[in-house]
Amino acid sequence: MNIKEIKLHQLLMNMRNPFTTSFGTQQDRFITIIEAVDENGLSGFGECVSGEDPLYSEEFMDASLIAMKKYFGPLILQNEIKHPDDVWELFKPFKRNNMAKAGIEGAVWDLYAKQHDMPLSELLGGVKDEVEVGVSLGLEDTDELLLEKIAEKVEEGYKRIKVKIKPGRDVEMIRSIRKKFKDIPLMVDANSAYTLDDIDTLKALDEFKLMMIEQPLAAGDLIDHAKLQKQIKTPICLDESIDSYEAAAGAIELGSCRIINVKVGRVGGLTQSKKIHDLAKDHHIPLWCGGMLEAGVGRLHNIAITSLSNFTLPGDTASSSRYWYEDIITPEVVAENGMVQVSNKPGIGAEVDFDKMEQYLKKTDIITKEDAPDMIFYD
Ligand code: OSB
Ligand code: MG
Repeated sequence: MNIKEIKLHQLLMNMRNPFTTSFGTQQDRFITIIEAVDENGLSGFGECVSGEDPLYSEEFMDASLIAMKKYFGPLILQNEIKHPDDVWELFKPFKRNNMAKAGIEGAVWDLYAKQHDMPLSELLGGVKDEVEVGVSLGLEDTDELLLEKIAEKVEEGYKRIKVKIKPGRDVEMIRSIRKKFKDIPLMVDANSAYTLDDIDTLKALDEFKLMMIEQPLAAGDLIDHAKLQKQIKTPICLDESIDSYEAAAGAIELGSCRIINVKVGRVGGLTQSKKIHDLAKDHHIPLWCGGMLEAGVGRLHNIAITSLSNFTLPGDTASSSRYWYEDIITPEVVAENGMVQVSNKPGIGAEVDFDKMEQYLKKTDIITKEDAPDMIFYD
């Protein structure tokens, strides 16, 4: 692929609304956009979705930046990449750091698609020209405030509403939502806030006809999730737990979930996402694409992977304008009546707009072929 330079554009983006989950409140998003440049000056873009702090998972942006600068960027420059599927194998000796790996790999996928004049979705094996999306709503201080937010999003046409829950903000809050919105497609996300000791609360959620309950227990608890799934009617969807293809295989075999949320960053990139897609499809486990409060580049990668056939449930990739006053891509991602168009242009299908990105840009680190060898101290 003749990649000659990797640029790490480090952005600080202010979110339009604070986003609160069981692990905390977020107002600013520290994002790295990865640009892989080939010898003809063509650029591919990826986005590293690590959190600012290791609260959602163990990964965090400062560490991901070091991992990209020291290992994954140099590896791409020092080795001949024939196809983006090679990247996962190349990175394999270096354990985990999936979001850093996925950020770099994403730029390679976009570049490869552009070099071959193909939409990324088509390159991945996508079959849809538009995808269904829902919206993920954070915790609010009162039920009334949350009900207002839901009304707004239902009005905008999103295909399903996801609300965050945590101990003390669960059964009664959902009851008040169901009282007002009797039939909307509704689901909850606990972000690992419960244990099996909370079984009575989790069982009590069964009466609300929820599409699913996302990640009720801790990430490592596949066995406890399997025990829980046997005792509740609502399908369990795993998010944090599915941090690899092997975790997906284990969860399916154990019966730890009936639905999987695929996040490209969490599983280590698009190659692994495709592999999980195919496995889940074979086992009749429906998928949807999760979100990590991405800027436009990550959003477009999510749409491309969602175009695969077994992503049958609405994902979290809402309009750019739900998160940002101004996104970094042109055109921005727009959900109309809960549908987002899959671009038929080459690569991710929209331009990274450097004029718009400028307002958020804190620093760009450039790794070149020449200085890359110094960065690795193993043989
Ligand atoms: O658990 O799905 C999650 C955001 C950050 C980290 C974890 C999660 C989320 C969301 C929002 O739910 C998804 C989005 O709108 O991008
Ligand atoms: Mg989640």
